Amino acid sequence: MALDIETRNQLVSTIERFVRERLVPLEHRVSEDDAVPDDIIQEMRELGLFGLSIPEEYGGLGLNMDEEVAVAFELGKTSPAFRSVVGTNIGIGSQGIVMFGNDEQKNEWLPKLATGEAVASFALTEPNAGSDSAAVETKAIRDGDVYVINGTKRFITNANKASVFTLMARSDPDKKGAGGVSSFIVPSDLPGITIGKPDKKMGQQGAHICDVIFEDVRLPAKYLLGAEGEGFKNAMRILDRGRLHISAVCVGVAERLIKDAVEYAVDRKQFGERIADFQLIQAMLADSQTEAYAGRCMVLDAAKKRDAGENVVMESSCCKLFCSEMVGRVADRAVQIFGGSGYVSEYSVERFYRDVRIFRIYEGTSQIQQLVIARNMIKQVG
Ligand code: COS
Repeated sequence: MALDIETRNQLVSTIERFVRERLVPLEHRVSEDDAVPDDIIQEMRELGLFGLSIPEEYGGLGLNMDEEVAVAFELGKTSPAFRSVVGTNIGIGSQGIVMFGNDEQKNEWLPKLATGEAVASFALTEPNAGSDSAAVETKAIRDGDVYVINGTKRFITNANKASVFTLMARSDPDKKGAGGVSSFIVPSDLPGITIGKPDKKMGQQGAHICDVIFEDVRLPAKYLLGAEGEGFKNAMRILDRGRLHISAVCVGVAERLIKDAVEYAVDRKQFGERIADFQLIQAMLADSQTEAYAGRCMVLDAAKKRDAGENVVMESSCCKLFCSEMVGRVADRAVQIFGGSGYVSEYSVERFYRDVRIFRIYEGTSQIQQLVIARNMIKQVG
């Protein structure tokens, strides 16, 4: 059920204040240290951020999509590394259990994920299965009352903190493609699981991605998530939702960069005038504002449609395609407006410019979104 308007506004303004007062001042430090401080993670737990989308009966806030994107707009207004701490519990790590888990699975995991006592991670991508998710090679072969798992997952967000993985693996090795894949809940402390060292990345320092290696991991069969052979579809349904959330984060980052760029342009003088008074600067500001507004509107529209029970596969991809590309352009213009100062790390625009690059790649590249959108358009006419 949706929150009443007053509670919704209160929630959004609490997050807005937390971001402004607690997170923004720490951005530089988090980037330098490549770690989010523990006391901040604890504050996130206390605010209920880990459980935003987990149903209330399991201890979460049970936000609908419209409310979740409103919070994600605010979380976007600081380094994306902060959002990443809670991102997998809110989204792709937990939503498989919410959507496809049985009562026992939900009761075991969701309360811990809602409080942030446990961290969930989504293990789909592999060295040979990036955009082509149906090509997963990791095997989960049934042997009595266990599945034996072998394989390597790559670029797995929060793997080094995870208590549990939503894993996609091939349970029927004779079936190529999507049909042979199942999804599983995998506790990270099972013998045979090794987590690689976090990869060094272009941006988003403080958010970690690692390889996860499974060697003869014996997973109790009760941890099969949903029906056998449905794992690929489950992953796609999880991603449809995740793509909307990421789109909202892109809008938030764009709005932050626009605010920084306007403030800089008003402050900075050249040729004896504020650069904000130059029409070529104004053109850049206006283009960024227009695009961020368009992003905000489409994300809210798609979220409302999803809450109303509509199929938003195409709309989610439209949002992800537009918003991730849009924030790239906004970040580029912000650097341009800051000029030389935009290129040095003393100002945050340089860092954001690097941070936003991954939005066009993870949870489905822009090219994959184009493919999903076009396929859906074609399907609609037969
Ligand atoms: N919801 C439900 N079912 C879906 C679905 C969705 N969003 N998308 C596809 N399916 C179903 C299809 O209907 C099809 O079912 P049937 O076999 O019963 O007809 C099945 O899944 C296979 O779909 P499709 O043939 O479209 O699969 P493809 O191998 O062509 O792959 C793409 C489709 C490329 C769109 C998919 O692999 C993809 O999204 N890749 C990107 C993955 C990604 O985002 N990776 C990031 C990792 S997480 S950070």
